Amino acid sequence: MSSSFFSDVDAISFVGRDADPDALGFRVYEPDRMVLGKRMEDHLRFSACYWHTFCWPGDDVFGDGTLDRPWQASGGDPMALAHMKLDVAFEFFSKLGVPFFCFHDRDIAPEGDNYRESAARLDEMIDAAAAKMEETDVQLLWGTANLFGHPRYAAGAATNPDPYVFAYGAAQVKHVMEATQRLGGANYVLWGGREGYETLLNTDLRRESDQLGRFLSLVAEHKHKIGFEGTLLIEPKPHEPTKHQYDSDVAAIYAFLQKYDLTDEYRINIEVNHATLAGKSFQHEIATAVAHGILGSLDANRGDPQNGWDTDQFPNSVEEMTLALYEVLRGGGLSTGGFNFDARLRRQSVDPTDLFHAHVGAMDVLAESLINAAVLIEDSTLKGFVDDRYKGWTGGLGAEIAAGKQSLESLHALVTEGGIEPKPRSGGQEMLENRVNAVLRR
Ligand code: XLS
Ligand code: NI
Ligand code: NI
Repeated sequence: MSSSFFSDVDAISFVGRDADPDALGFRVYEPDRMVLGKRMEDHLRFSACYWHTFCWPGDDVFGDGTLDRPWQASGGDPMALAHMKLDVAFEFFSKLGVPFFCFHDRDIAPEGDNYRESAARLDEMIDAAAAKMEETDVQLLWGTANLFGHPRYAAGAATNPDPYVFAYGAAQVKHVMEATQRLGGANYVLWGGREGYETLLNTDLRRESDQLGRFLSLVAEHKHKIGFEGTLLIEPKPHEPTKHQYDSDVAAIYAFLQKYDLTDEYRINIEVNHATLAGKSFQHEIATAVAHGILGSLDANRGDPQNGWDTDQFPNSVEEMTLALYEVLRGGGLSTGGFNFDARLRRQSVDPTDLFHAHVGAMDVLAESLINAAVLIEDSTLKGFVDDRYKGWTGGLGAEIAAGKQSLESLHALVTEGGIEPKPRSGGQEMLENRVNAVLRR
């Protein structure tokens, strides 16, 4: 069966910057355009997500769903509805022209009455997804298990006080990682949605940390056992749904991976709105992951500066994304990762075409940001400034300190006997910001 839910929309094509403002098409994104010697599509590796796009009916805590989602009608046969949803999803992915998609097990197949039924339903839907992928050439960026939606996970999965809940989560991850492998997924993601606490009054924080360490070790062991070639990714978020989540930001995860000897097994999936919830910028989180050699993939979206929660809006700031892509390019680019739109429409965006406007606009923002970041890399003003700023560390005294060839005593002698009084130097911030703006307004 082939869907025509989006019958008003043809495959999206490149229309260029001067196209009619109403035309639905890419102004900037051209998959084959070369940027720094690589195709735009291969730099950005766009992915659409199953959950916000096909599983969210537009409800919020104050009101009902607003969106027309016939596959979510109540009372129907859940598997027939799941197949309808799959058809519509692949119609969307292929018309949009994204090379990848991402899913949670429960997005693609409804939970059954027990573990066996849920697993059988997932297997049926994975077979159907494999056929759709073959037909449309859309690939899987990552799969993941939903270990946060069902009430059994209210107190976490790996960090649950009940080891049988840990076991249930482990069983689910085993199955979904194998499904991801079957579909040729490039990565497998673990987002610790409820791996945290609501109150320390009922929480053994140290024990829960060890439980999570054990869980992630089991996942890595299984990956090697089955020969899954994708990358394992952890997605940080500081809170929401829980008050505190253990995987709060990139630096916290890096420390955690070191403690449990897992730095070679995991990389990070950084989401814009999670970084800002943690009080960090997306650029900072990417730079931190690059510095530790653990940049994996990116969930593209944005928050709202006036809201303190995960609004998951589509990215629309060329400035924010230019700075992010500058860090990605400096770090050598995304290897198995990509830009997944972990983003949701606003509740009033009720037309089927709104889904296209949202993704097309976001893809153009990232394409434009990629071009800008490449200009910043090529013109090397920023790099030149930074290299010059740290040149004292590439030889002489700096190199000796870095190599452990100096002590407090020897440095004390150097300063007192040499009469050393260093002079402050300009950090050049405004000048560098002007340089970035000149590129943005070219
Ligand atoms: C929720 C997360 C989630 C992960 C996958 O805030 O972003 O969507 O990306 O479980
Ligand atoms: Ni995400
Ligand atoms: Ni999120």
